[in-house]
Amino acid sequence: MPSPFLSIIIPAYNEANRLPQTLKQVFDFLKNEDYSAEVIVVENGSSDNTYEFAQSLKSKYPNLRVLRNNIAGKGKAVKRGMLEARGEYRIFCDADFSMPVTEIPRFIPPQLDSDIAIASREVKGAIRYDEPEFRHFTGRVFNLLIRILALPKLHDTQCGFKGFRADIAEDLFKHQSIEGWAFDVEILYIAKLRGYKVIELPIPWYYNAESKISVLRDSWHMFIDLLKIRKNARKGLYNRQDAEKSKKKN
Ligand SMILES: Nc1nc2c(ncn2[C@@H]2O[C@H](COP(=O)(O)OP(=O)(O)O)[C@@H](O)[C@H]2O)c(=O)[nH]1
Ligand SMILES: [Mg+2]
Repeated sequence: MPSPFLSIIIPAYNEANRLPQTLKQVFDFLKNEDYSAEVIVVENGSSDNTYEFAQSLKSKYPNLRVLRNNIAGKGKAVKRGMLEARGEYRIFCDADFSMPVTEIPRFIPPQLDSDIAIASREVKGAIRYDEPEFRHFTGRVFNLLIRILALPKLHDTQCGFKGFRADIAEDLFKHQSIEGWAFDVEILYIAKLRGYKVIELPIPWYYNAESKISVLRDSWHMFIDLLKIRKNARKGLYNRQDAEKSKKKN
């Protein structure tokens, strides 16, 4: 099968409820686009029947692929999807599609004007609908930490929609080690080390009350992971593997 132009990667954890509507929206949208696309659902660690259910939709949607891992973690799922994708451009998207599908063309050529495009709820032009103040506040505190420790220039690293050209996706995700929620920071940190251009695209964003994040438990893990990213960088773990290999040979 020739490579599709676009791969849409959807990490899915206990998403049997939200997935049918999401996949319908995505495939209805793609039907009217003039490029080829594949959609990859990556399930891991669910206690519901997300995987079986997604599998059963393959007959309805021939361009749907479904992957499964045993151990949970959004980072782990996105990494697998990104590295197994075949598209020339690869976008990962949350299963609740809190951003309208009609925003997708902004993440790919001809509209894309960057190496990497990330959806942002914080730059001028973005609109947040229905988000409780507390959730927004915790997100802002975490962003402050991210800016101090890793990415001073980015205002929203945690929105669940990010697009990459294939070669850049492979370079970045191959070096990813964080398996939980902070993986976005790691990917963008490696991108910064490489000098890739990242653009924050303002989006309309609809808060969805059903969330897999537990603010108390996950904030702590994310903080530990932020420190891990800095440690990994110091140890040279993000250096290009090919460059490292050739250094060793000489
Ligand atoms: N495969 C997989 N996906 C996950 C895991 N944890 C979260 N996700 C997915 O990550 C996305 C974001 O989750 P969501 O609950 O919408 O987070 P929120 O919008 O930040 O509250 C959804 O598509 C989830 O199904 C996980 O352990 N494995
Ligand atoms: Mg969500």
